[in-house]
Amino acid sequence: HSMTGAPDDLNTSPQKVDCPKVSPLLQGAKNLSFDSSLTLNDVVTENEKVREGEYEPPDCAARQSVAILIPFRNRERHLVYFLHHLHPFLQRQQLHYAIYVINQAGNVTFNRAKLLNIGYLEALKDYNWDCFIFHDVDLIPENDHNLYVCEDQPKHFMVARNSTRYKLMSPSYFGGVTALTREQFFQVNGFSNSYWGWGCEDDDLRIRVRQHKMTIVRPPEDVARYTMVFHKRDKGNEVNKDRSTLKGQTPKNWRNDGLTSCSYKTLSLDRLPLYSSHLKLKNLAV
Ligand code: UDH
Repeated sequence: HSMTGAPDDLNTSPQKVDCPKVSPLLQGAKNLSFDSSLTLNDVVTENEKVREGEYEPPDCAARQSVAILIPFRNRERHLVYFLHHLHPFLQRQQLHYAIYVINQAGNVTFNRAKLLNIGYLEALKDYNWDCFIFHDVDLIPENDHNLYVCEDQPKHFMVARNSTRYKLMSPSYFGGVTALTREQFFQVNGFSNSYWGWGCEDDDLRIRVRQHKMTIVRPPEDVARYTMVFHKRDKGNEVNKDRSTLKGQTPKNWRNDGLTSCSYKTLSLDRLPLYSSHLKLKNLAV
């Protein structure tokens, strides 16, 4: 499976058997703790088996290969907590996975959806991932029975979170943490690139999904529980006042606004121990 590597030598490494349907390593519900003295170096030390953000189970063949994509700017503390919790969580699920942090360069208004499109396009240069998980950096899953794999329909993971008293706020909500297969995301032409600032880029993806006659599936409420690390609204991610207008145009625009029109420039690509980081310049016209 290695992204970088040479093929296994068939004479010396026998084929691994499939990992079991239910991983024996799962631990169930956890009370999460967030230690403000934890450093990124501490988390590197905790995760010596992770190489450049990538891991695969040593003893069995993972059932899916999953790319975790994080839209990012100026949330270093959240990222430390995320990596500290997510690496062991994903390893207990016996997944082959890699974490990608897609970092928006400069001070122009944040564009979460476009960063996620870029993450998809960039991650596919490494490996032909089966499944893409679009993940806010401040949301930490509490229960490892919430399996980070794709289904035959697009999936919404963040059903219940502490900040909304562990209730789904709206049946149409499709934000926070979602997953589409490589093929599903390709079919809907990814996210729109046009949502600058906060709001409705996740609704836009839901409209695309519905337009393609796909339905959204969710894990049970008692499993799909998240702790949101508290934060205030970020500078540079103000509410987008055009968001409702844009959403109204999705049924006619999706074909021309998405993966097929995602222009960007990679300023750097760092292979760090716990993630690959792509730093992007994003103020290019769509
Ligand atoms: N993000 C960044 N940097 C930013 C903005 C957003 O990394 O400057 C990423 C990050 O992964 C974040 C995600 O984009 O988790 C979504 O952005 P968000 O957390 O701002 O969105 P959310 O809807 O919060 O969670 C909106 C503001 C909440 C204000 C609450 C005041 N009561």
